[in-house]
Amino acid sequence: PSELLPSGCFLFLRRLFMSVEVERKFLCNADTLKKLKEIGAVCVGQRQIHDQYFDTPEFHLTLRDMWLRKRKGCWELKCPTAESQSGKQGEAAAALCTRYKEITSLPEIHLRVKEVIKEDRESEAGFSQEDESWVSKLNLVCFAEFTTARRSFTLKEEGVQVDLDQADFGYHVGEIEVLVPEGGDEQAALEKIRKTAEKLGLTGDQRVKGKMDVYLKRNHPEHYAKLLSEHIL
Ligand code: V4E
Repeated sequence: PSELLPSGCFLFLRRLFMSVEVERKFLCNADTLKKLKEIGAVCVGQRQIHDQYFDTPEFHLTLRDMWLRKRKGCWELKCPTAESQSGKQGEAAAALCTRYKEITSLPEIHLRVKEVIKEDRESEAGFSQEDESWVSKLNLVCFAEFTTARRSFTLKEEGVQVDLDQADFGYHVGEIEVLVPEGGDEQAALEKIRKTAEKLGLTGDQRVKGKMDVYLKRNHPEHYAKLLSEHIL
């Protein structure tokens, strides 16, 4: 359908459904909330997030660092960006951050997942959020499911959000994140994250594990070992 749209319209739709999430995770401690208040962060909400992650039994997606999930009834796909795939991260502060494309358009998700799984059966046209037959046709199964209690904060620094996550399997992690629209300035996002980390007094020089890392290590050690050996986690 993209050929039928004027190119400006197509670009607008891509921006709407595809952005890059630049993020730095950090370990929370007893001082984190106090620090957030001191730097003027404002709590903008508290919610429960239920996530289900899907892959084939052979791990076609996660072995390519692609993370397909269902959250609040909507499908989302996180894929590495060209920069993260090239391994070029530049300076140390940037190396503490991850960058993933976030795709929320279901046709685009379906296309990308199909490309990877190299499904040769033609899938039926007209699938929707309600019709989930594409999931079983691609042999996708849920391999991780958990709920996170999340408190979100905004900062004066434009576009910066801090989330404090408590996963139901007992892992507590924070993240500083900036969403960059497709083609936007990722360097500026990295700089905002660096400044925020400095204000929060984050000193660690190692990447902090995400929830999935801890979840897989505990619940699916074989899958975890495979991802470690392929340097995905
Ligand atoms: C990208 C990714 C995974 C998908 C979940 O990503 P994550 O940022 O952990 O999700 P969440 O729920 O905390 O944040 P939200 O999407 O709501 O902003 S699972 C593993 N990865 C890869 C990965 C990695 N290799 N290293 C780090 C530090 N994080 C993620």
